[in-house]
Amino acid sequence: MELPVLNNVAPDAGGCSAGSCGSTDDQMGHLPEHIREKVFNHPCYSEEAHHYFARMHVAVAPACNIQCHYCNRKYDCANESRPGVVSELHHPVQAVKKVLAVAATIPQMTVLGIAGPGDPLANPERTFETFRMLSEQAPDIKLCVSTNGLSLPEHVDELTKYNIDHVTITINCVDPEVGAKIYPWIFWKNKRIKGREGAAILIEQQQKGLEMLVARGILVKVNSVLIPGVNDKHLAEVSKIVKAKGAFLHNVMPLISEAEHGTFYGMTGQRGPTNEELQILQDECSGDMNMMRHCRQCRADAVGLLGEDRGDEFTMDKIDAMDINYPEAMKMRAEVHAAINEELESKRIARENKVQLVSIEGLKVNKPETRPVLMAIATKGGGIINEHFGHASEFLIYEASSIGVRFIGHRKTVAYCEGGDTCGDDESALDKSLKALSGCEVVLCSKIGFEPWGPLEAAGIQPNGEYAMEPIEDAILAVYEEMRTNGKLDAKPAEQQKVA
Ligand code: CLF
Ligand code: SF4
Repeated sequence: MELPVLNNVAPDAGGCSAGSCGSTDDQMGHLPEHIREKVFNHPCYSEEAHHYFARMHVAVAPACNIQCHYCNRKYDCANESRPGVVSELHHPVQAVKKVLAVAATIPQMTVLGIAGPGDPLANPERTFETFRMLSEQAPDIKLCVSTNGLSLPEHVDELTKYNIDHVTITINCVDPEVGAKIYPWIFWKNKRIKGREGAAILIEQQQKGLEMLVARGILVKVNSVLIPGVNDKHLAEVSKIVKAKGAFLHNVMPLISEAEHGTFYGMTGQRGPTNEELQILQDECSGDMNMMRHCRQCRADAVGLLGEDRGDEFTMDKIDAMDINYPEAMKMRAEVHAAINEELESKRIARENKVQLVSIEGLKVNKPETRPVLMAIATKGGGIINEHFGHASEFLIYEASSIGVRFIGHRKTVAYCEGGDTCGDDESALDKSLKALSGCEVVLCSKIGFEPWGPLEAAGIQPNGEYAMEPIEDAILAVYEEMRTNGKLDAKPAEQQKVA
């Protein structure tokens, strides 16, 4: 089958008209136009975009040139992925075919990333062949790559050839002493270099690569894996340094170290951080730069909205059997993008009007400062409360306070309706959800059954289905205001169970 060239639909679709990008993060709200253009429909670089736009990864890069203590080579690269799953490896031609099929089927897919299963730049031929073909055949799709940084400097010029505007470097440390506890070895100039010496080379290459990318106007996201007792006290320093060098976004991800993954950390009992530890560190770093808090640690072959995995629909045999009318599909892509852009634009205008109103009202009414409240949201995307409590496999966590609403992160659970009595580890799905909701005082969902209602209330978490299909932030503000008028913000929240 001859594959068509995808039209460049983004500009036709209205593009990023003045500020529809950004996120709930104020720092993202004041971006220059050329940067907004790069991030407004990138689900990882814009928190708001991740409710609407999807990404996909193609697993074309099997080899790696370093060893991380949180990685088992049987699984995908844990620098940008979740260990525990193995990707179906593709050759570049197959990968491009898959991208075009997904673009035609999921019009919201705007970004193609290469993130493994090894390191993309340790497989330069396969990685760049894929990017080259896609930049010719699908110019409307943003291209994105994630790397450990060891061979980044030598590939920066090649990256610029294919209009790659987004590069992620995983930087876990800037001190070789810390690095030696994370990286047992690197493979450098045909030699295996161990310990502190290897870590020092890796750090130098990462920093050099970061500077070279920034100098070429490429947006750099820095990923850091938070490893308690190893780099937890060090990451604020990392954040400061990469920000000073011009990184756009910092994504601190929790270490995943299940013993069954067979990683060094998993086998030696190194624990990952709690939700609270992660949030504290993200807040500490956010003084210095934009923080990404909505990362889902995707698979190296993930497809769909963040947090969603539609990869099973796009195996090569299924793609071969698809009968796609590409011109029609591209028309639909343009229409869907235009509709999303229109919605984002009207949201932006509403936000601006609200800010103006608040600043005018603020002169007259000085509301007392009230304590912050964490609220959990069940959503399927689109920025609205549209998921049944029992179907939610994750909750988005927001903090409401007298100064507004801010996104904190997401917490995974097991869908209550699908979890049965136990989840295979003697813990019921409801127990898992209660644990995921630890610290929250309200859970907003489109609907909730009778059964979980009592246990949630008993745990100090108020279920609320009254804001079904309402925009998330408006609903949170309304609930917070109700709590304020009912005097609930005067009292301390009920004692809750701790997150394991
Ligand atoms: Fe993929 Fe990474 Fe590009 Fe995004 S993922 S290569 S920047 S398109 Fe996004 Fe997934 Fe987190 Fe990565 S949620 S793991 S940050
Ligand atoms: Fe594993 Fe990725 Fe680290 Fe390589 S860079 S060892 S694939 S986690």
